[in-house]
Amino acid sequence: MSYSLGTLEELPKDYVQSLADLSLAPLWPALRTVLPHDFPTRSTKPFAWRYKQIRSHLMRAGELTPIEKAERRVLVLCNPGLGLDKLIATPTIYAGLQLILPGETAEAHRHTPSAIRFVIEGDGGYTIVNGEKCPMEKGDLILTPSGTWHEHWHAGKNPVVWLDALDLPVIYALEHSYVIEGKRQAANNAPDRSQTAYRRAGLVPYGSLGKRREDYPLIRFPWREVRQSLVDLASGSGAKDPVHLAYVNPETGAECLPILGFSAQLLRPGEEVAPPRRSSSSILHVIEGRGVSEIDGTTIEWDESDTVAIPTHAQVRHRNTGDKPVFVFHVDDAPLHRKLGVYEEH
Ligand code: 1HN
Repeated sequence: MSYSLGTLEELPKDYVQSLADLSLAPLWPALRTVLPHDFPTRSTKPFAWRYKQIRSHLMRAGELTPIEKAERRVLVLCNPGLGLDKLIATPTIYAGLQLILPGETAEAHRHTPSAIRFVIEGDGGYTIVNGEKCPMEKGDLILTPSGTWHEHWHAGKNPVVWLDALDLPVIYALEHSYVIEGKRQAANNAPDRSQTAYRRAGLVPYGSLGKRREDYPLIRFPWREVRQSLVDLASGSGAKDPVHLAYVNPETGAECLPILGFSAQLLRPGEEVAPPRRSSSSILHVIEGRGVSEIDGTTIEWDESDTVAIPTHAQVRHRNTGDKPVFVFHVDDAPLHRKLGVYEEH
């Protein structure tokens, strides 16, 4: 049975005021706003941030604002449906493009939100995470989980740019977002653990068996190896099988961070994929190639290094319009939805 609910206007003004004076509000006039029938209200817009348009502005930030004045030199991808002041790409995903110039350092800190870097361009950058030195090459994924010390360095010759994604909107909503500044970390020059302890899928250090699992054993996922895995998966599967790999914790097999999930997908030339509607929101970042997405009826063309916002429950199609494979990187909040027991596909 569906009633038409009472409005604020129907109530005596002095009554509404007397409630407000006691910091009270009637639920019924607002109930359909917070709990609409059958389908959630979404303010997030399908939207593409185009690297070709952004890059010069990012370089200008490099001229205008020295790193010491920025702490992190970032242009934030603000979803136009959610406003510039919120600093969010989707309800749960903060995303930004960060620039570091040759010789610069972004000093060590640790914070409650978890972050990742996904490298867009430049050589010679590296991030140190709890003492582990992680080289940054195009397409590399580097995790800086909640509470881990991290700092960025640049020993190369050209600007280094990467995509940052954080669960900041969630941690901020919890009123739990803060940072602690620290001293520079002593990084050893050993290869990162993607090259040693976790060199190959299916192999983990023997001593890790039967122990309390280390939270974040693998911090860097080199693109060279992820890309090859996608190419090999494509060649070993049927022409219609999805070529989509999730980044996981090699010791638990679970998503590598608690709130945000990461995956990489290959679209063959001409291929179109139509995933189910998912309750999670996401961003898609184009590593190689070009194509087009239909998101809730909005057509969005994309090219290398562009980033696209996808609202919750969106009807989505992605198509490779070029003659080479497309490689995309996805960030979504499905791990959070699953933990909360609210994840839906339909
Ligand atoms: C942060 O710590 C970094 O460490 C980048 O590079 C972007 C945005 C909001 C809060 C913390 C970084 C960030 C951030």
